[in-house]
Amino acid sequence: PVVDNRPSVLSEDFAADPYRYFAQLRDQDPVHHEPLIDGYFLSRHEDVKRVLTDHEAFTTQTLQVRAEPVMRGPVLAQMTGAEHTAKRRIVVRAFTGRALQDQIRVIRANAAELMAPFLPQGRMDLVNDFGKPFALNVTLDVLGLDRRDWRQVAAWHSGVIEFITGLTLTPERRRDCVECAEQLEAYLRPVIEQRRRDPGDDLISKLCTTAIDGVTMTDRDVTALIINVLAASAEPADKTLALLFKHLIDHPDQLAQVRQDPDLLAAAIAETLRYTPPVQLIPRQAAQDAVFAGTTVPAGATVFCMIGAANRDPGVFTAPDAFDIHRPDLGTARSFTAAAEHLSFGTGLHQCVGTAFARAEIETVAAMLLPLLEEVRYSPGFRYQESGLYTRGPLSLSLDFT
Ligand code: 2IO
Repeated sequence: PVVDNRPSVLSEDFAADPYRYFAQLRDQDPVHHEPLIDGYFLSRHEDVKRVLTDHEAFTTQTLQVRAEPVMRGPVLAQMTGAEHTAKRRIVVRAFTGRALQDQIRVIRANAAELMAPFLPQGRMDLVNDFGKPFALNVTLDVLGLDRRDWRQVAAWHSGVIEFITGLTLTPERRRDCVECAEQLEAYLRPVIEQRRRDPGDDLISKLCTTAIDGVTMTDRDVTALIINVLAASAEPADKTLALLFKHLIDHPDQLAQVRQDPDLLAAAIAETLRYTPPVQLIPRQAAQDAVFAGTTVPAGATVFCMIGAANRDPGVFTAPDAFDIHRPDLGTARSFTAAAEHLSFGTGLHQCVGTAFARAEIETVAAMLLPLLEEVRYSPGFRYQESGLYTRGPLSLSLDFT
């Protein structure tokens, strides 16, 4: 009998440490098919880049079933043509210029408030004590929602995220997740109504009132975009922050250099994003048969771009498995733009619209934390664990400092 000993990306072994398997996937199984979910997992940089760049051959139609039920409407990534251009511009505008400057103030205020109680203790879990409430509170402030509701919103948010990122959910779980989203939608309905009547400076007001080329957002658009922003801003933020500190603690020489020269922080963040992208998978749907490395992906099939594997392709990054903020192929300046070599924000038409905000958020908070966390180290007995296949990050990061 022929034994198939290729590891399943849905196995416990893979989930424990996907990075161990990336080279094998790229070299021997670059179009890995997963029968249980009938998806094709692409791991080579060139294949992933091709899928994300050729948005006509590889559509976002799969989001209709993978996202729309919990987004409660179509998200930007599902749109194309003039509608997409105009609505994307509305969002870009809400995250640039004076709006972004206001958002940076919100980031500072939230970070300072959340840090304060932990400073005298000299110990903090960077994920659960700080990162998670920080990411959600910043997002609520930016949207102009009430931070006092953060625990309730967090519960709805985790249902939304579970639906989008769960690869093998039971129908019961899916129903629970959709119920979370329905409650979130009901919570947002009167807010949207009020912002249309009496707009302020917040993101929801801007989504409600901005017109570009005569195009405006419907209530359904605004609802979907609020839920999209909530998910996209909160889910990867605590992971990126914790991964940045983990890598710097694991590389004390580089940590010392970043402390010495704060200009290196942007490189440390860019390298963290390349080395351990918080979003590991991006789904697309093949519009017609497509051939990758001699294997045909049939029309209609779902393909998953494996961002973590693509970011460690030795054809693009030298010594890809090393964390090195000085790597010449990092291109820090390009790293948060469409010219980035790493694919952690995707690429092409639907590349992350929040890159500038993400960068400002992580840079601002890391620059505040570094001088406060002197001699930062893992707490005694701390055991590092990561989880997640779609989004992935530390379950906790217990730190001692002086
Ligand atoms: C629903 C993991 C939230 C996004 C999608 C269109 C969301 C889209 C992403 C990231 C992070 C998610 N996809 N941000 O991968 O807006």
